[in-house]
Amino acid sequence: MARSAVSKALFIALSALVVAGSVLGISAPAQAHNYLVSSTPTAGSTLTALPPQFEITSNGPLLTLGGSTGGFAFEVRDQVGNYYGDGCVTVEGPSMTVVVAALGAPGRYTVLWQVVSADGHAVSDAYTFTWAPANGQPVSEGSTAVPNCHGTAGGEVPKPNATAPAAASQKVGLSNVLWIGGTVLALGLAIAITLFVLGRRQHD
Ligand SMILES: [Cu+2]
Repeated sequence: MARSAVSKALFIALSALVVAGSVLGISAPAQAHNYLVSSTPTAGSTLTALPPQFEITSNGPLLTLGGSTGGFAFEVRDQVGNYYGDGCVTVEGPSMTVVVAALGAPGRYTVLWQVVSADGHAVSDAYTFTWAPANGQPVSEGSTAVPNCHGTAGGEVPKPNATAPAAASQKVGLSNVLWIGGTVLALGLAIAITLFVLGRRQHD
């Protein structure tokens, strides 16, 4: 093949790749979900006094469509499984806060939280802290019912378990496979179009 023919073929191949890519709607994998940046209390910490509010802060804006906090939840549970707080959350920018007026007996507590990412998908996780109250801290017996802010907030957060991370990584794996597969398909299509065009030109 002459040099100009080669460069022409290369140009056609690249053009075909761009066209095939846009036709098949190929784009990079979607933006990742919000993730935890900081919390009050922090994971693994020991509290001797109640903070004015508990807080979950993520890396980006959270989604409250029409001001709804229905997909949000913040649960504080003791070792027995009792809940503390009413589950009424305030969402502002990247943060969700909740006031917990009292905790129960000293010991390990679990925070289970769920927020709604900017793309509308819920993200949830859990962590523990230790409650070692100083004298005079308010005490509550907690509740056996899931706090849902009188029916206006999210209710029970899915418990993190062994299958959850696996499912998440499988999902990521599948979307990568689709993306790579789409790219390979586009490349194949580009080569096929190039060969077809070159073949026609040689027949002319
Ligand atoms: Cu999402």
